[in-house]
Amino acid sequence: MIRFYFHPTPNPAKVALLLEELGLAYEVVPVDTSKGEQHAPAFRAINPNGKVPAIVDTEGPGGKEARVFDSSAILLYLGEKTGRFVGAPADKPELLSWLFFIASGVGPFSGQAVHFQHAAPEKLPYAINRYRREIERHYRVLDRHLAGREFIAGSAYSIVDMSAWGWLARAGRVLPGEDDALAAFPNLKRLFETVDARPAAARAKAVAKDHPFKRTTDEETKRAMFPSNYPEIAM
Ligand SMILES: N[C@@H](CCC(=O)N[C@@H](CS)C(=O)NCC(=O)O)C(=O)O
Repeated sequence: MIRFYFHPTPNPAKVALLLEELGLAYEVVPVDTSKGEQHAPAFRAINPNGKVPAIVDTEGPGGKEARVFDSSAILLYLGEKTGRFVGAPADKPELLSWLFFIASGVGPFSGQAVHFQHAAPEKLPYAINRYRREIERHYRVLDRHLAGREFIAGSAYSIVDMSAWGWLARAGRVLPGEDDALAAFPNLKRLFETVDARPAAARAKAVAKDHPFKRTTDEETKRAMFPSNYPEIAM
């Protein structure tokens, strides 16, 4: 059994998609990051970084319970554990390269682009320009790579495509102002639509749909999500 620590945001969405593709039994544990539940000691024992997603595999290596945190680590762990969606051995160099490209580039730059355009207390043109331009550059790199290719690594759908899907689903928030934020990246748009049309993607999007996650951004939320703005909060 997998315990899946979840909030309806891009990084947990990737793991929801893989769990649904695998058909593994899992239990969703909602972590309401807007209420600060990511900082609770019980959750910090599972992810010391205080972010979602995280999982606990009650049947980890040697039959022992194991925690895994960070979406890319979880994708690799579950992919390798089940031997599914990780491509052929010959695909591994490409699979790892693109997985880390998304983990260290697309993900963080998307997060900062969203933060500076939607959440920051001041609109800082320098920051907004830097993160928008970096995202456009990352999209272009991936778009060019996908020309003439159906999937990102090897010839089959894999955890890398799932990883890209998580943040591409928020392209409209990452690059607001465009009618279709992916229109300038036709290969990337095609990949997104292919993954998004999968039945598992629909099920992933429905995970914890009925949970009453907090939707407002008040002082409690700002302190929980952006503690670096509050010098008195020990981080
Ligand atoms: N590198 C991490 C990033 C995780 C992350 O930033 N998660 C966000 C949700 S998408 C979160 O927990 N935000 C709450 C917070 O920062 O306090 C991963 O890929 O899992």
